[in-house]
Amino acid sequence: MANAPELRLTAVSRTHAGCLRAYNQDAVHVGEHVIAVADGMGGHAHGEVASSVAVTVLAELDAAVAAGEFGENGENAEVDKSVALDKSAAIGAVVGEVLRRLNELAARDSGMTGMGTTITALLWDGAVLNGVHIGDSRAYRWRAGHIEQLTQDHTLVQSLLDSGRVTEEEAAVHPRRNLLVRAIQTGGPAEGDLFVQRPEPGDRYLLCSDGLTAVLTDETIAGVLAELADPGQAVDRLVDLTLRGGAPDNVSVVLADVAETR
Ligand SMILES: [Mn+2]
Repeated sequence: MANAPELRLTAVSRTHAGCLRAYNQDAVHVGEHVIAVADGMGGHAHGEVASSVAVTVLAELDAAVAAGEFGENGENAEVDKSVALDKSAAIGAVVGEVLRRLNELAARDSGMTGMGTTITALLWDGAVLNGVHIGDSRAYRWRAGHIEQLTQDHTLVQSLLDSGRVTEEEAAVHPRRNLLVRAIQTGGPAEGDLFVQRPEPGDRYLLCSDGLTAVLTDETIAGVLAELADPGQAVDRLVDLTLRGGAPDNVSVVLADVAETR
């Protein structure tokens, strides 16, 4: 353990309504321990409600971690192991809590029935990133010039691709390519994928809504991350390139850089 470098995570974000949408139904959270994107859906302003509920729950988790409510190595700081919660369970539990709150809102106002949100989030504890993902937002890791998508899109076209029923080219223009097969939506089940990353100095973690990846290829994204070391400049360039590409959807980017502490 003595040899493990102490790492810090520095994150920035940018979100934009895009060129065609009147509202921005995406939401982002950039905190000390938690970073996230949420892409809301639902008629009128309800997508904004759903994604803001998501980032509220994530901000509460961020504050709980900062307050020391979670111990090291998956053990709660409290002595009582019966209430022990590790950080992976804690970030995973966000999905159920967001669903519970959306259902509560819809029970009070039927106009909110059907609203929903994606979540792609990372919880940083100083050594490990615990991730949760549901929907078609994405997490990427850029390491030493190579970009890797860490999440699977929960979309109809991704399942058609996985089963070999469409090609990449067909998927890109599929009429129902925006259809989600999993999201946090009122009345439905919601189960997130959990993933874990052990970062190395120099790693860049990118979270984004589908408004980015609908316009920019992985290669373009990787090129920007390679070219612009300043994280603020990198997120600005990513959003600007998306806007130049027409930005039919809301676009959100969170970029977290991993470095050794000095
Ligand atoms: Mn979107």
